[in-house]
Amino acid sequence: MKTKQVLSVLVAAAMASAAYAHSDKSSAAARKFDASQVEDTPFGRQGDPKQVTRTIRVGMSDKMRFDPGSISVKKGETVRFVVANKGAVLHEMVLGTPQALKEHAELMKKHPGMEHEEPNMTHVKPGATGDIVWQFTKAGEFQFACLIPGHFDAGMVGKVAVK
Ligand SMILES: [Cu+2]
Repeated sequence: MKTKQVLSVLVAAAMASAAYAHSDKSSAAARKFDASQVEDTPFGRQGDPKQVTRTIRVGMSDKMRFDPGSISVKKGETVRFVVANKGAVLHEMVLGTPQALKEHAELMKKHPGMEHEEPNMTHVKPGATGDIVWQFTKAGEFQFACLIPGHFDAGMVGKVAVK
């Protein structure tokens, strides 16, 4: 193959993988759990899938609501959220402190195409299901929200009480 051909193949491959990364961000299960990479946050940390003691199903709809909109967990508990998008548009579930989520929502408004993928969030295409495995290591009142521009302001926010 000539150099130019090789380059175009590489570029095409890079573009394909970028598109893949963009469109298939829905599954936390696809992310590998690496204990050495886990970072503590004020609302807990990425959970080890092997330590999951409870599965909580959450539905997201185009009415800009989560169902249930309020969840209670025990401190120390590792939860798998299985998040189903029952709407016709992209939704996401992002765990955080009320303050951090509000700031993040503002940032998303300024940069609508902003791509991010962290253990505390899952982006779910219409009809698809995503998941988050999270260990709630600290007691307190936290939230989960959809930060897609417009959704947060429309009230797409739920509560997590950790006791
Ligand atoms: Cu949404």
